[in-house]
Amino acid sequence: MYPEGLVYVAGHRGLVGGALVRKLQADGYQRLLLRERGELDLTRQNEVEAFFAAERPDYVFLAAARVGGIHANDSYPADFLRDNLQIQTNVIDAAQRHGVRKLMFLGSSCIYPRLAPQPMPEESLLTGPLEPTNQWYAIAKIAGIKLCQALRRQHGFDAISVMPTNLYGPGDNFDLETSHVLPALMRKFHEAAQAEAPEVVVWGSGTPRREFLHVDDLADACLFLMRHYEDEEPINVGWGQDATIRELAYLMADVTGFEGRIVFDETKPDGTPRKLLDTSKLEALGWTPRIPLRAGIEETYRWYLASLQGLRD
Ligand code: GFB
Repeated sequence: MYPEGLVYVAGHRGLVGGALVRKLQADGYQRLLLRERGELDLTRQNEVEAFFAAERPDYVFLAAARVGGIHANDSYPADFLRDNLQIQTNVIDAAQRHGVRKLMFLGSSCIYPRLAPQPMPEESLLTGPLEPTNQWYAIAKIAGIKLCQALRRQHGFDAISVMPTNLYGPGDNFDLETSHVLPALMRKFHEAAQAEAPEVVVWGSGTPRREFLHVDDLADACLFLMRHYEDEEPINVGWGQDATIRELAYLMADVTGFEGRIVFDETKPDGTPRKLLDTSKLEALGWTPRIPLRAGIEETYRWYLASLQGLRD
């Protein structure tokens, strides 16, 4: 297996890639291949080709992607579709042709139909229409899954696809325009608590349900699956329970010490009504997550406060 090989983590500056690097290093992996965006632009086929030809990694975690929350997905459909198609096609194709022994492609739970049965099994892929706000991203990710499947069938390439639920943790994006809900609410409630503001505005009705997984749990699952999973079907990684956005908002108010009012702005989109993954396939292999939501949010909040302190120093 891969302890002895050269491991390339694509997207190591992101939430998922950063957690993968921490986990690989904690597990004693010495031979990590990492490239900054300025050194290697994964949307450029010639650069990716030259990189794989020169470095010849043995194992690849493909965590590089253009990602964002509901507003970013809805506002920049062309960027989400084109950039993700380019990045994943360049990397997966070059990996197969340059002798990579195994590749993991990371997708997202938004690949499943908007009204898929809950919890959503892997088999619900392509059984119904997608959520309109993130269909561009979802179509790109579905194409990535299909490319992995096709290369396995046509060339015997060991490419697996992992579908995480909504993620959070240290290293997340806290920009209010482009972030996901959890870091957005952490920042909003923190700033309101500090300013003793009377209210915090939360987008949408508060009724959508989302499942949140700490990114360190995801990284642990990814290393487990790199060792133990070898199939063309995608495999889900989730926490197993979901919460409403309203519940998340009250939890965040509690963690940050905000005591004012919480207001729901129903002019903002709700997106998918519910997204809970069926993780029975992963559980049957013997992996379960460990970090409960409140503990994970508290830890991420400590990281966020430290990063703000770092900016001030
Ligand atoms: O996390 P989020 O942006 O994306 O939003 P999705 C989840 C829910 O939280 C939506 C609500 O119902 C939002 O309206 N929400 C409330 C907020 N307040 C806020 C806020 O301040 N910021 C944000 N961002 N949301 C994304 C997809 O969907 O999930 C991606 O667009 C990807 O493609 C990702 O699949 C995991 O969960 O709706």
